[in-house]
Amino acid sequence: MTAAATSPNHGSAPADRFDFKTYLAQSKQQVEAALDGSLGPERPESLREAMRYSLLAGGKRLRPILCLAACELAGGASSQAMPTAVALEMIHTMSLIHDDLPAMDDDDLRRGRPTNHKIYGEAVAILAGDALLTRAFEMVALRTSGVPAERLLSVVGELSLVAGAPGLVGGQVVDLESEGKEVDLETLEYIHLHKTGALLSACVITGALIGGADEELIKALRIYARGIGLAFQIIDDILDITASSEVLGKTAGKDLIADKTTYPKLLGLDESRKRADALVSEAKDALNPWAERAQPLLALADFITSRDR
Ligand code: GRG
Repeated sequence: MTAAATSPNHGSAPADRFDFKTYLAQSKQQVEAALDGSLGPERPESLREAMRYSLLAGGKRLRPILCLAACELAGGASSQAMPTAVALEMIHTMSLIHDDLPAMDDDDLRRGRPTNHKIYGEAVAILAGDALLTRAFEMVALRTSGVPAERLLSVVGELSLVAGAPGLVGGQVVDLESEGKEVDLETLEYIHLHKTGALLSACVITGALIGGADEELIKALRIYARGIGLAFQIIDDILDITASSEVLGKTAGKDLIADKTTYPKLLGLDESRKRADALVSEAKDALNPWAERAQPLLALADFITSRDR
């Protein structure tokens, strides 16, 4: 079977025939299978169990799906990007494990289950996160086939930037330092672009790099990613107020209890939603020149604002 034939509802389908629901379900299924097969014989068994517990706990799998969709838009096959897609979900999952620790957000519910440290203890939760982070780089460097080495090197570079101080870690530190302080819109945007936006951006950029995107497409995808990244976090802030813990699978209402600065707190619910819609619209506009092939990424952008969890 060719790579295109194995791709769910391949991205070159005409706009009026693109079935996003099926695309999402099939992509998720492929990602789940790849995640399931991604953890080798880690020893000791207790570490492997803690890694699997969080990695296979469900979740929307938005990040790997964005990566696969961007690879296809750039002309690659999703199978070439799958190890990187798995790596992105590993980095995301380790950031959730660490974010939930008592020293950080101190949460006991994630993806509808007790958080990692509630089951395995803090030390093993920290180490399971560390092992997932390092395994992510192994996935790209050692478990990818059919992708030129220089493209993989660019992917490793992109991932190292977004995971570290210039990305998630930096955003998390500014977030922690902002607790209990008045935060303006500029600082809030900085936190979100680093804590949440950077990884979402890496998803589309790494996928596109693997698919062989040219500079013009990479530039457009960076604009797209910035829009969906910020919109994603605004919707996250809104859902923290409007949705239940049951639906979210994580503790709802935490921002209000902690009196955290959020978009709804600064702008109100209506204005926040308008801002998220405008950002998604800008994101989609950036992909206009590729409209037909970009159907999955366009639909994923809409999904970000229409989601209920
Ligand atoms: C990456 C080295 C390294 C350290 C992590 C703890 C930390 C540093 C950063 C915090 C990052 C964080 C938890 C940001 C929040 C992102 C966010 C909105 C998560 C929710 O994403 P969803 O809704 O979750 O996609 P599911 O469960 O569906 O995957």
